[in-house]
Amino acid sequence: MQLLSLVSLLGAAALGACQTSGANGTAVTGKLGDARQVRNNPVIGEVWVATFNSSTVKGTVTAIANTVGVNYTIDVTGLPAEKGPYKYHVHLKAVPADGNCADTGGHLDSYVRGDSPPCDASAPQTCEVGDLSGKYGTVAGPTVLKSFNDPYTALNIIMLGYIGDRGIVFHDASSARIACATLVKSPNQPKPQ
Ligand SMILES: *[C@@H]1O[C@H](CO)[C@@H](O)[C@H](O)[C@H]1NC(C)=O
Ligand SMILES: *[C@@H]1O[C@H](CO)[C@@H](O)[C@H](O)[C@H]1NC(C)=O
Ligand SMILES: *[C@@H]1O[C@H](CO)[C@@H](O)[C@H](O)[C@H]1NC(C)=O
Ligand SMILES: [Cu+2]
Repeated sequence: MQLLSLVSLLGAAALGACQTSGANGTAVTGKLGDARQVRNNPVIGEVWVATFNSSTVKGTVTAIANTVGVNYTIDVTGLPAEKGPYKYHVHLKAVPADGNCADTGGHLDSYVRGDSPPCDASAPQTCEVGDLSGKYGTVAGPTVLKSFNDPYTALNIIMLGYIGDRGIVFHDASSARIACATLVKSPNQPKPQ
């Protein structure tokens, strides 16, 4: 009985902790709370690359393990200018051999937030972990060169926000999945210091 009330008390405290407000007070957060910053990537500077090589969209999204989270560089061409702005996300699954972006699953949503209401970029810890464009802005075609650090994604496989071997997907303004590629560990790693 006492144990039960302790459990429900803890549960209530956890629920309370889930209500986070962004600057405009509209942010919601996941059932597991706000995303935590990742500070335990095993190899700082480790490089993972998603290579886009469809008939239209070509280029790379590079992810480099940082002391806090992951540094991304989007370097792609061929996104039809008239179909933007483009969203881009980390999806749960790798792109299958047939290249079908529909089979990459939903967004990486480690803290179980869901994609509605939309991410409030002023409170990125409350967004779906994989919603990179929600946190760092959509991009316009045809050519994109954009870099940012995301503190909440991980290149440590034990962490909730792990991105290795998952798909990166670009969506056009209609939300259609127009290009996708899998993040794989690059054969070109920096030499150990
Ligand atoms: C990640 O980006 C930050 C900010 O540009 C930079 O200071 C840091 O050195 C980068 N980390 C790696 C491992 O490249
Ligand atoms: C891109 O696709 C073309 C045609 O399928 C192929 O010949 C080429 O090797 C691919 N390039 C890369 C970098 O995967
Ligand atoms: C919060 O405010 C920002 C900036 O004014 C806006 O871009 C964003 O859409 C708002 N978030 C929500 C969930 O309405
Ligand atoms: Cu997506």
